[in-house]
Parts: sequence; structure tokens; C-alpha cells
Amino acid sequence: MPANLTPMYYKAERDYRRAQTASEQVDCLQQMLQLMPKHKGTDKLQASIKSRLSEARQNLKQQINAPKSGQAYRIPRQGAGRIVIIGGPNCGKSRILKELTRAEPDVAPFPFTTREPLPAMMEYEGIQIQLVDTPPITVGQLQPWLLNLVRTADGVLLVLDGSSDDAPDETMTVIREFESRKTRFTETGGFDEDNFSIVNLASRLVVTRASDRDSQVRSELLFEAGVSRVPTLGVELGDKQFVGVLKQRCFELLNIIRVFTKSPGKPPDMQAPLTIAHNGTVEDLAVQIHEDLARTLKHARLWGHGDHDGQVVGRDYRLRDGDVVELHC
Ligand SMILES: Nc1nc2c(ncn2[C@@H]2O[C@H](COP(=O)(O)OP(=O)(O)OP(=O)(O)O)[C@@H](O)[C@H]2O)c(=O)[nH]1
Ligand SMILES: [Mg+2]
Repeated sequence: MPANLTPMYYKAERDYRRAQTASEQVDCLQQMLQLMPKHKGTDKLQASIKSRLSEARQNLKQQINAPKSGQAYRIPRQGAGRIVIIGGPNCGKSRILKELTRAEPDVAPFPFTTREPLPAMMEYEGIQIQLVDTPPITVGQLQPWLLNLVRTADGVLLVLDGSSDDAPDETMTVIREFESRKTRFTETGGFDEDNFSIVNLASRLVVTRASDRDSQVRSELLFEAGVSRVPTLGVELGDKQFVGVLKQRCFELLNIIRVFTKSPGKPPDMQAPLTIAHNGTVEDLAVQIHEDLARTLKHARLWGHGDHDGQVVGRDYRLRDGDVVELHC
């Protein structure tokens, strides 16, 4: 039996995946339970959410009672999505952040330069995407805060130094550190269907110093060693042409579309698109703006990919990147 989950439920589930603390997780799971239609088709999902809820409550209790230990960073979410840049030492993580944003991270030709995470905003065709540079990961050195930052991200750039013979092993180490903590890098993200504690992250392998003629061989070694294949992009960061391509790949990684809204009789604000998931509907757009709007929404008018300008469409109509929408209650 189909679960027939609503856009409001999916929004709560997305918030849960992004929740950075046990307390936020508890709130989101409670909301998911509340928003879920209760019938045979959702029995399994309900049971799974209830068990995750009791686990999150347990974690929350432990955190409250335990003395504070280890490093913690609180990085507020901004923009249409968050992409975390990770990799071994000296592979070019900070240089990527420097090229794609206005941030000025320390970039140096020696390893272990970056000690703390650094967020910065990347502009891409009217939307802002948050990128986060991170310290290098080596054997046994994956800090809990970094694991949490990555598991709650919307996407990951896994960076491999195309000019170094050590890079395949170093990158493999990074992958294993995450894998042993139920975190995998895959082409598209999401929870594992059979085991909700496994998080699959939408990822791209970025091979820096790609002008090195063996760079491709080095990245292939990784996949030949059994790592599941993710789309790969070779870049030479001194060359500006790669910056545009890398930005576009970051946008694609988030799997979102840009939609412009307008009020009746007024032109749309083409400077400030909203973003919704790829394949998102008119109702998803309304949920994004305000839950009340989603409840009272009757129909929408569409300019863009419809049959004709101003076409009337229902709440289930699937929007496309660049559509202009007027919502009517
Ligand atoms: N020519 C060239 N140099 C690169 C490229 N990517 C990175 N570099 C250089 O490689 C060095 C290391 O880059 P960083 O960005 O500091 O490396 P990182 O991964 O942040 O290093 P840690 O913070 O130590 O982990 C710097 O000198 C960069 O300018 C590239 O594609 N081409
Ligand atoms: Mg760095």
C-alpha cells in the first residue's frame, strides 16, 4: 500500500536529516510522526520513526547528564543548501573555497594548514549555496563534530590531489573513516532504506591539479579498490574556466530547482528565486513559503515551461527550474 506522505511530512523529514543536535532530532521526529497519515501503508515507517525517536531521546538524556567534552562548532545554515568540502591533507580543499567564494582561507603548499571549519557563501545564478572548508582527515582523526557536520550536509565534495601518488590511499582513508561510522558517499543522497542509521551523502569526487597527466589514473585507483563510483570532476584551480564548471556541479549536487514567485498584476522578482527539490510541486513551493499558504492553496498560474503563459495548474503540478509561479488561495 502506498504511504501517501504529504509535502509537509517530507519537509519535516528533510529537517530531521539536517538536524545537528539530539534536541533538534527529537523535535523533527515528533513532527514526522504527527504529520504522517496513519494506515497500513505507513506501519513500517511509523515503527522505524518511533525507534529513532526513543534513540534520540536517549542521546539527549546522555548529553544533558554528560560533562562537555571535545571540540564543538556551531555553523548556522544559510542559503539554498550546505556542501562540505573534505579530504586528506594538502589536497586543495581550502583553495576550492577560495576560488568559489569571497572567503580568504589559509591556502599553503604544506599539509595541516586548516585547523577549523570555515563556512562561506557561493553565488550561483541568483542563489546562495553554503560551502564549508574543513581540516584534513587522517587515520583515526575524524572528530565527532566533523562527522556530524558531514552527516547533516546536503552534499559533499570529496577532494583528491591528482598530482600525488599518496592521494588514492589518503582519500581511501577518509572514505573508511566515514564508512566505519555508517556514513557513505554516493551519487544521490538519502537514508539507507533498510537501515535508517546509515546516511548516504550526495557526493562528487573533485580531482585537483588535474593537469598532472596521471591524475585520472590516480582517481580511478580509488574506484578499482572497490569504492562505489561517484561522478568525478578534474579541475586545475589556477585556471578560471574550471571555477564555473565546479559551481554548476555544486548546484547540481543539491538536486534543487529555482522558482520565481510573483504577485498578481506585478512582475516577478527575478533576482530572488526560491529553491525546492528537483521534481517538487506547486504545493512544495507553498510549504516552503508558509505552511498556512500550503493549506489554503487552490491553484497556481505558471509562466515558463507550461503550455502557455499564465496557464492554471493544480497543487500537484511538477515545477521546473526557472518557472515563474503565482500562487492563489
Ligand atoms: N596548481 C594547482 N595548485 C593547487 C590546486 N589545488 C590546490 N593547489 C595548491 O595546493 C596547495 C594546498 O592547497 P590547500 O587548499 O591549502 O589544501 P588543503 O586541502 O586545504 O590542505 P590542509 O588544510 O592542510 O588540509 C596550495 O599551494 C594550493 O594553491 C590545483 O588544482 N592546481
Ligand atoms: Mg586547508
